[in-house]
Order: sequence, then C-alpha cells, then structure tokens
Amino acid sequence: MAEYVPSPRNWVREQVELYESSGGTKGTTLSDTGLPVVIVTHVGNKTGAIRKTPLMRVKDGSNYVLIGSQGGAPTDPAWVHNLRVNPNVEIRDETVVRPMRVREVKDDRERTRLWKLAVAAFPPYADYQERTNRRIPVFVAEQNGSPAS
Ligand code: F42
Repeated sequence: MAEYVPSPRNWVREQVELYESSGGTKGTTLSDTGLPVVIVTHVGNKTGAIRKTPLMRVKDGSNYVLIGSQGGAPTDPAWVHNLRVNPNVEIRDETVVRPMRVREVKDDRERTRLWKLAVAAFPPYADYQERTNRRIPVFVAEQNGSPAS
C-alpha cells in the first residue's frame, strides 16, 4: 500500500489530521466561515503517494462537485493533475467515507450548472474566478468507484 504524504501546508495538514482522527466529528468546517468541508483521498500522479485534500463540500444530489480554485491562484492545484490521471478517490463527508470516481467537467452547460451550485455553497469561488486568468477546473465525483488505495 502506498505511503500517505501529508500536505506541506500546516493549516491544511492540521485540518486533515483533526478531521480524520476524530472520525469526522471535528475540524469539518472551514474556519471563520463555518461552511462544511470534505476530505478527498487520492493518489499522486508522479509519486504514487496517498494525498489527502480538504475541499469545500458542494453537493449535486449524491454527487460531489470539486472546485480547483486554490484561492484564485494563477496555477491549478497539484491535486487537479492527480485526479486527471487517477480518478478513483475516496471522499470523507464527516463520518461517512465513500469510494468515488471523478471526472472533469468539460461540457459548458454542465459546468455552468455545477459552478452555480458551487458558488451557492461557497460564494468566494466567484471572487477566486475573477482573480485568475485560468478557468478554474471543476470535477464531479460519482458513486461506484473503487478505493483510492
Ligand atoms: N482548495 C481548493 O482548490 N478548493 C477548495 O474548495 C478548497 C477548500 C479548502 C477547505 C479547507 C482547507 O483546509 C483547504 C481547502 N483548500 C481548497 C486547499 C486545498 O486543500 C489544497 O491545499 C490546495 O488546493 C492546494 O492543493 P495542492 O495539491 O497544490 O497542495 C500543495 C500545497 C501540496 O500539497 N503539494 C504537495 C507537495 O508535496 O508539494 C503534493 C503535491 C502533489 O500532489 N504531487 C503530485 C504527486 O505525484 O504526488 C504531482 C502533482 C503534479 O504536479 O503533477
């Protein structure tokens, strides 16, 4: 089984640790906002390492919408590259952990619909898109995948 390599960012690593060590009962929101977060466990496309990335929880029925905003930074986050190559992930939503399969949303109409859901769930996403020239990647995670590890 591959090794888990924690995020080099302290606040991200600490949120993952609290979320997981509490079984999904603590550290489940983005500080200050109180809005819910999920933990996406996935596989590094170059290292093969297990990565754990907290993202805002955006739901579309039983699916999750994953937004590669990284605060409106000029480049896509590393996890986006991982998901493009290794689409089998595990999503922890508080106490529930499910294997899921992600796909990047390329269709404009589908992306527009999902982007609206994302901004409704977490309004700063709209500012993040304004702040960057890149088109922020959108993924949808659907059930019936296989485990990330
Ligand atoms: N980020 C978002 O983009 N969207 C969100 O909705 C979001 C919400 C959120 C909520 C709570 C929270 O604590 C953090 C939140 N973040 C959100 C931040 C998010 O968790 C990530 O930290 C951020 O998006 C940056 O992702 P990243 O994958 O670029 O992280 C970097 C800092 C990182 O961890 N890099 C590692 C490293 O060692 O440098 C891993 C790099 C990696 O995955 N390498 C791949 C490999 O093979 O292992 C290769 C990747 C490649 O470039 O091909």
